[in-house]
Amino acid sequence: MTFPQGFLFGAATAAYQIEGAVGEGGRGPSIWDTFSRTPGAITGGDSGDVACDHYHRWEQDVDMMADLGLQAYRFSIAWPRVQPTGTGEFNEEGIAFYSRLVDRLLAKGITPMATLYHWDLPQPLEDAGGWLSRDTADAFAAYATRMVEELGDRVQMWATLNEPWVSSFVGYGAGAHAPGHADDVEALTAAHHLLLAHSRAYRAMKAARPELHVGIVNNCHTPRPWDPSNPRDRAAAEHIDALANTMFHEPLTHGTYPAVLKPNTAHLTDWSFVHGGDLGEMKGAVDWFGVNFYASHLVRHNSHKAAARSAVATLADGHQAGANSPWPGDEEIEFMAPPGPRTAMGWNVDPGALHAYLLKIHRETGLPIYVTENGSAWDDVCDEDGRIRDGRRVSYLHDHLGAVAAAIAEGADVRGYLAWSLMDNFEWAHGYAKRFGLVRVDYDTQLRTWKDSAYFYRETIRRREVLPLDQLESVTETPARTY
Ligand code: IFM
Repeated sequence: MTFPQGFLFGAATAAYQIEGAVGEGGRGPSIWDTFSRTPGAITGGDSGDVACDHYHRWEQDVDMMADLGLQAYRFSIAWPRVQPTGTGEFNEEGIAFYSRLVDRLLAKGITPMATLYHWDLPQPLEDAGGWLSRDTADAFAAYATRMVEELGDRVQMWATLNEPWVSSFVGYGAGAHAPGHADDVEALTAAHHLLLAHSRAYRAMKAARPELHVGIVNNCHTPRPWDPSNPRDRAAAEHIDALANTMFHEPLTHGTYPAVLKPNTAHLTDWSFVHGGDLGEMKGAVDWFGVNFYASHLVRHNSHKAAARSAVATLADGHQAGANSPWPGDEEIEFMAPPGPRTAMGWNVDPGALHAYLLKIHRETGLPIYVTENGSAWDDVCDEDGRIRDGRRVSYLHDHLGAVAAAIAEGADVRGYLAWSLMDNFEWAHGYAKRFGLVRVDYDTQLRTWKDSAYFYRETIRRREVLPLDQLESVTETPARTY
């Protein structure tokens, strides 16, 4: 349960989920501004218009990170804030916002980790084809280049894309995220163009500043066969693993797509969106691999499933149901409910799956790994004495940090852990209904209040050792700290 010297403990957020100020400082509209105005798309009709008002409260938020003892902060740059239309002119005011943020983080001894794309594509790019257009890959590389020119003297750790599986398969496949398309072939096409965008950005960024560490962040799924002795259940798990995981690292490490993908989707597409030379461009374009881990998955073959396809596949894997399944080629694959407790997202709690996944990704990629997101949403209660006793989030953190420590002890090259999330925020299609924060946000007043999990994490960081659960009470304060 201890961590090596140099291991980085931090927390993560994303621009659209916390910044607010969508119409300020020269920011242009993104696909999430548009999507959140689509009737019925977001629970409660919420949007990121105000969110945590971080755009105005960033100084206080960085001070809070320092008080928490964070050693790293993973944030995302809103592309439409720094380049309002996604091509052409940049917005100096937007760039200055991130530059000041980086300076303050560094002044507080916090390592900045910047993500270039956490789903907020400038709307004019979507109007021109979005991730279905190869031109978007080039636009992304140009934006990435400008960002490292501006911030690369101070930010060493860069992620190009956050969870391209979600951008493509939930955004273009299921229709449950922006831009809300529901089409299997569009999903596969968008995924390929996102990988192309990553690779072109990687090469451009390294050409500008070879010393930078440029990686990609994937949301890993851990599909296990319902009946491991049944070859058809094993094939189902292999298909989901290929779509969710391997598809997003094998092209970068080996210059190939997983062998099962093409035959499994041949009834949908001939993959002509992959042009000669694309995979060659991708090969080798990665320095580190980011793992976002939340839950595990159980799948089985079911030849009678087709009729119930979208509801089963989308709800059981924890994503809000869309018009279609986010898994092209899953006509005979069914997600089963894994046993055990459920978070407020309906996701199961399985730290053993994180441990196994870290070892698997270490074997498959050989790359340095960062756990770039891990956390859980619960229905928190504020007690009258001013405490938020989020014991289930504390246990989740405790057990998952333990899983990371065990994987390191067994040889996985894991270099950091970023809790999701620093504070409650806009949880995409779920709006503000789901709270993942270590810190509570009162959306009426914007008051931030530390939950017990914040105290637990601060003490774990201080000791470089997972705090035993029976010592939690000794590190909390009543009432809890507010900002
Ligand atoms: O809130 C999201 C985040 O933006 C991406 N990864 C998963 C989190 C929880 O759903």
